[in-house]
Amino acid sequence: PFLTDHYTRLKNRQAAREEFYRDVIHGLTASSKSLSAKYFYDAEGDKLFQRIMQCPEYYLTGCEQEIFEHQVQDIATLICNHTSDFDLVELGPGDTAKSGYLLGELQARGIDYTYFPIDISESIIQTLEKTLPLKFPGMRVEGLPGDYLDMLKEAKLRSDKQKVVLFMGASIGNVPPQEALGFCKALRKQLSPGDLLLVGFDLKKHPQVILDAYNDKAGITRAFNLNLLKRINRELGADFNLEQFVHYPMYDPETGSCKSYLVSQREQRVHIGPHAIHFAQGEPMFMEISQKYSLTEIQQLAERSGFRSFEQFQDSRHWFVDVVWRCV
Ligand code: AVI
Repeated sequence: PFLTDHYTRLKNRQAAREEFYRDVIHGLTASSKSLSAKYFYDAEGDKLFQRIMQCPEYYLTGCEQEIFEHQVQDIATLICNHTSDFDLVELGPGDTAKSGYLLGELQARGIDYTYFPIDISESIIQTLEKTLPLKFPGMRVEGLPGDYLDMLKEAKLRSDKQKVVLFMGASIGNVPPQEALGFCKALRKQLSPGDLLLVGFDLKKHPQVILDAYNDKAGITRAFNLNLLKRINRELGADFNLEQFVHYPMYDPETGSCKSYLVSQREQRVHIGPHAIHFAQGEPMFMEISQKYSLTEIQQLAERSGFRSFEQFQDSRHWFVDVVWRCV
């Protein structure tokens, strides 16, 4: 079994590398170049994201932390009034710094629930399975490493209790609105009437506040973007010269889309396997979207994807909202 396991892991790693290669080549040979932000999070990217969350300009984490710290009792009461027998599922739990308030509060109320954290990163899941039972003795934790929707299906198979799903951190903003709608519809398909979904959204606000959050003075967000080029060099044997690309974030207050680009400083060629990718001077590579929403847009998203708004929790500055939706 050990060898089979080892072999499966190697094969998975190989398949993941091939997919990474295919996505990178696809993005860089298109007429408008782009890379997928989902590849930001290698070990170094994880560390840089942790540092971003501590940047004074990056308000998102602090806002959602404030919501959970100060309103966790209201959130727990809302859930418990709605259903007494449920499982808690979290998509992308990270270190549970924020959801931990809710885990603790539900436990303190004597609610008997299973916590299913779902993440693509096996190491995150392993860490949570080890640390959470120490922090919350007696808590049942069943980590599910893999794709959000596949693993949600798995959680449904493992237990037929109602589901309360958490999708926090404004990660829903990391896809364009149309894709967010598709994702919410797909989520809804995996859930049953009466299930709850708590989603974190970053709200539209003064454009400068938003732009600064993605352009911190210490240059961590810049390093976070450039780290993907480093990763492509290391894992796919490319020869990006990091000094030849500048980080350029922009925010459009009308559409609410905050986009990050890396812009080629000069005409150059970058080699990846048999490909020589040509960059003109000033040519942008689209890296990431962080969509900002208005409350009306969030409401529309709920309705269009088969949910009904149930309640919402905002921070004191009204910069961030955690909405609770009910499946109809
Ligand atoms: C994970 N996600 C919600 C972050 C965001 O704000 O879009 C990722 C990030 N990118 C740059 N800074 C933070």
